[in-house]
Amino acid sequence: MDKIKRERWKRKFGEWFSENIENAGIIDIRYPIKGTYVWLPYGFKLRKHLIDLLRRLHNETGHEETLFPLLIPEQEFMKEAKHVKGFENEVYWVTHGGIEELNVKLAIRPTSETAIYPMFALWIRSHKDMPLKIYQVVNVFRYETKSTKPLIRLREITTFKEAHTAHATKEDAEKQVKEAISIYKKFFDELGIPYIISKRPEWDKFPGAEYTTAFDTIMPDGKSLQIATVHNLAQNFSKTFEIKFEDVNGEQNYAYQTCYGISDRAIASHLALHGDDLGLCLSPEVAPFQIVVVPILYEGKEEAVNAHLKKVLKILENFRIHIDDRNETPGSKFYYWEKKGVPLRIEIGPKDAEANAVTVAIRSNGKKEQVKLEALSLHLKNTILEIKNTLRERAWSFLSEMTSSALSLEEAEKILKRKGGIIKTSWCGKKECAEKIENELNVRLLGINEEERKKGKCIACGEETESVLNIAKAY
Ligand code: PR8
Repeated sequence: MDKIKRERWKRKFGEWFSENIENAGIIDIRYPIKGTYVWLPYGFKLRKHLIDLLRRLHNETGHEETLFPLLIPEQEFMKEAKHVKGFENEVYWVTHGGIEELNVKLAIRPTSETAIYPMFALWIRSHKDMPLKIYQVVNVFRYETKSTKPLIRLREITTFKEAHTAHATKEDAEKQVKEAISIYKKFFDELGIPYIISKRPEWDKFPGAEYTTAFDTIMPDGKSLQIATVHNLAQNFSKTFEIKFEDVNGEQNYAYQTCYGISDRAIASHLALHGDDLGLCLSPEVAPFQIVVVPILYEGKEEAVNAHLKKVLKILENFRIHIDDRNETPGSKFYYWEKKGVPLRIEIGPKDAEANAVTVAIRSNGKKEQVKLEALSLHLKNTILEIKNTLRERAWSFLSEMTSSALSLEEAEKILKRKGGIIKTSWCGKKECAEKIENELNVRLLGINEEERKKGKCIACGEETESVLNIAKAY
């Protein structure tokens, strides 16, 4: 049984989120530019572990890390018409160097296609140069006009992992889309973030893409958040940027491309979905400290406890730990680390020293037990796995609670009023029906669920269809 309550967490999620990311020392929201924030040391460590995980998943699938410049010359940026149109309202421009006006305006990357693809054109000559699979983790800037929110809607996206690939055939690019989806599934599974995958409608795809597949999750307040996207770019950019190669038959062809990205929203959803009324609750996968050690020093027993602590620290060498030896009461230390979401706490008091044991407390369920030193290492390894699984299962069962089906607009409206979440329904594919659904329900069409087909009638016009559409009120 969970001892920890998740009530305020759900009821007043917006308030809970900003209060807790600040209280836990993740970011400082007071920086005087809208949509930009400061990563604090504790948050920065969390971010680093999350990026390490992303790097590992990309490196082991043959992606190589690169770093491209932040600035993009205007003429490159303006080349791909649809891409430009999609981003024209969101780009920050550098127009001056000192007091001199620049001859060529420079775009601050809102994403890096137009920085990277002119270089791909120089690097790719033959089918042997492909597949080319690169990625970078950088900051990008988007002048968002909707209201900004820490980690969720940023003007400076500080943790932008973007991957870009080029292939000799359409089939290879298609396979790459599948690989990207499986990388992201693994990533979110490691973080315990549940997702639903949809093919975005034509009008909501990435500017310049052939099609976009998106991962969405549901926040505690019932609204969906897009947490990752995978785009098949076909030859749209390669034709604009002249990414040409000699194919196996000696003929010139344009490369087939894909790109896919993830942002700070992965961190936001990790914090949001696992938290509770006490504060954050981190997964041991990315927690800055997996274990906090609190020595409990009673007068006259300090020596015994300190000697015991030394023995314990030897056993903890393979874990990320922090020793809290501040001059505070144990109770206030427990509260402090609970708020920050450290997965495990080890208390070492005189009784533990006598019993040659420690007391282990688990943040995610509030359980506490004494463990003998000889069993400690294995116990911690198993508990860490258990915590990861529990967080993942708890979050997936929340997503499943928040997923409903509706056969009519009225039914969908009732569900949205009652609890929000994702609604699966039927849609014929026509734009006018999509507009009717969006306008009447004030929702976003997340897109078609490609893994599911079900006979039904379009909720807007009644036409028979087998497509399953996901809709939700969205961030
Ligand atoms: C691309 N090009 O750019 P995408 N704040 C936080 N996260 C955001 C924001 C924002 N303002 N805007 C988008 N995201 C492609 C793929 C290179 C990589 C997050 O794609 O525009 C969203 O989760 O779809 C989005 O899915 C992801 O960045 C990638 O952005």
